[in-house]
Amino acid sequence: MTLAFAVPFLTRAFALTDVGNAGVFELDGNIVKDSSGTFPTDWGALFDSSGVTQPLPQGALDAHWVNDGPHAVTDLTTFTTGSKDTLDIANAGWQCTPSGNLTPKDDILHAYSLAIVPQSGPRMGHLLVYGGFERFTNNGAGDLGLWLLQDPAVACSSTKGAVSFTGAHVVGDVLFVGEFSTGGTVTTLNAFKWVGGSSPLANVTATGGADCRTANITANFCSRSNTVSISTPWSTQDKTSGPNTLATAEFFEVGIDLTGLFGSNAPCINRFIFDTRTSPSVTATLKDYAEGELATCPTAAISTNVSPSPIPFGGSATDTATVTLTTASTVSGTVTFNVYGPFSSPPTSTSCTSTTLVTPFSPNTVTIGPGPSPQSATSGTFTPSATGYYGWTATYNPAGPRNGNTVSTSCGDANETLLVLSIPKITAFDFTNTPDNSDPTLGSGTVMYTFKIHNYGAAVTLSGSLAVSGTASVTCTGGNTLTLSGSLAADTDATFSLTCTYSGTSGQNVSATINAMFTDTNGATHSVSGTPTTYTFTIQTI
Ligand SMILES: [Ca+2]
Ligand SMILES: [Ca+2]
Ligand SMILES: [Ca+2]
Repeated sequence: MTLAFAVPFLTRAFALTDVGNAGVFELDGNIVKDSSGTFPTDWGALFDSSGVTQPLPQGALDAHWVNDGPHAVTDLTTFTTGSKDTLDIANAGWQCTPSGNLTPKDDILHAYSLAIVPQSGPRMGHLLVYGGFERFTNNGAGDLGLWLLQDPAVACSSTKGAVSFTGAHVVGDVLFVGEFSTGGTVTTLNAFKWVGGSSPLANVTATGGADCRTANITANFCSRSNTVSISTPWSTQDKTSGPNTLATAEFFEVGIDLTGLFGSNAPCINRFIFDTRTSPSVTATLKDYAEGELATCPTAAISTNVSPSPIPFGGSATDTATVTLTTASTVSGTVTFNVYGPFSSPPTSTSCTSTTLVTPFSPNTVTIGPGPSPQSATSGTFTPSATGYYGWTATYNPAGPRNGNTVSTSCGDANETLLVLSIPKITAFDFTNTPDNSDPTLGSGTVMYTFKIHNYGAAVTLSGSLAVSGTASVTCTGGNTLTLSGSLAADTDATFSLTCTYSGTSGQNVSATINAMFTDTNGATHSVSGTPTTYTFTIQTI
């Protein structure tokens, strides 16, 4: 005989405590962090008692806390009655006005936001956004909207009369509209995206849930309100409770998996707006709002350094680009280096053109990252074929918007100039003193200076001088200054000499100094290297 057991198949084993059980946030209907360890976190761990954002846990991109109270103070951020979800923000579609008489159940006290990419768990790598707000009383269902906006310029505040919002909708802006009961159960929550046109709001049909306690584990959004009285870590005053206490259904929080809803092309959010309204409809009359920052995509900055510079002709250099992101995000993509030149003087902002682009080296594209910000990438090795100044530019091409935006250095930027020098060098400088070459102590004699310049690089034109002077009387053949001139071909020597007679008494001296310059084929003039460049002797008679 066989005994068969019927095993119940559980379609929903337990209430979700995070959207999709991501495990990074407590969607538990309260504000304090109840768990131990870093995750799951909660609002009370992200902000201090003044609302200042604390160091964010791993994977978190951004978090902000907004004060929109207290109730007794005139609220400068409430919607005019004409403002609608279905209107564009621009062209006076949305307007704000001050209100000292908000309906208590519609008055938002604080609002907060968090964007995070879990580093492990079932939603690993997904872009998750959380939002929460507090309201003044619970005498009536809570009807709310949450806009996730891409335009960072969206803002409005008025101390008197209707004022139009700055900023505008961008296709892909996301709207959530919902309602929670006086008992703290979220009864409806729907997602829309801004598509523009005559029917500007489109339903987002991907799976979602209203209350996380009853949402499916596959839900890409769910929310909670508080079913019991809860405390706040910051100063809050509702209508009926003691300080820093919220009565049932005065708190709402939501978790959203933007990657689950929109795939890897989730919009780059820059602002969040919680609002209260007359119903969970996109045509509802809008009441209070609280707006703040929430950056889900970082802004990239790039800095570069060409090294080494200057280099001798025949040498090589590389450029290193460092990409830094404004949030703790992953740098990933490529960096494209371009070299322009050669120029006779340091390049300026207008020097880098298609005709000065050095090919085939340019464009030189290398991989950067993936890795946590900042990351660096070094160009291929550039070996110039001519002397002169070269200007580099570098462009970061992110793999996706979550890796930052495309950003470039500008032509003529600091640390982006490479100088390639010919290297004429003083290789010999000496003098002979006659009659006694080894004893320059006679009161008079003849001195002959000789020196040699060798050109290790491309052809140059020499200039400058050898100048002889002194406190002793000194006269040189052809004058006391020997002017250097003439071209010096690659890998050749130029030899110069000057003969002088001198006479003087003890303590007087004779001095010779080389001041040699060269001009390269690009017209740039530099000093000839090499030492010594000066010889001085002192007369010591007995
Ligand atoms: Ca919570
Ligand atoms: Ca909690
Ligand atoms: Ca407000």
